[in-house]
Amino acid sequence: MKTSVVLFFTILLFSGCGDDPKKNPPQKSEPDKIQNWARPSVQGQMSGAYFVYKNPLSIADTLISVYSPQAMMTQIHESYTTEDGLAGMREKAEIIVQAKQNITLKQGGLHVMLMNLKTDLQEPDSVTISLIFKQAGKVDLTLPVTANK
Ligand SMILES: [Cu+2]
Repeated sequence: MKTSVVLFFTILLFSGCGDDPKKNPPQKSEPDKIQNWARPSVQGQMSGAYFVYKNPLSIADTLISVYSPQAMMTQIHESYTTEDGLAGMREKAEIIVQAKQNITLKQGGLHVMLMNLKTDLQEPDSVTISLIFKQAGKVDLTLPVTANK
């Protein structure tokens, strides 16, 4: 019982956009591994959504907004680390993706932040997000909720 309580608070601690370097070492050995997933969380709290998007167009495109019916507010975020080693995150107005290129949203980098969740998110739930691009329009993604990352 005690273990599950500790685990619960650990999940809360990392339910933002934080990067746990011990748990998530740089995956240099698997550069092509695609990770489309969302972080488990609870109602009223935050979750992060991570995915790779490939621009199918022969022109550059710009991600200008995101939306999820499962959160009161959804934003594009970027994580940063100051010279003093302090980590944080901030809203990013848009992400440009060049023709035929990928953008990668991942822990510790660009991500979609689901804020004030309407319901709990646990396995085997999934998260639906809509990406709004200047050129491609609306692109819907469904991401599995998983803690195994
Ligand atoms: Cu964030």
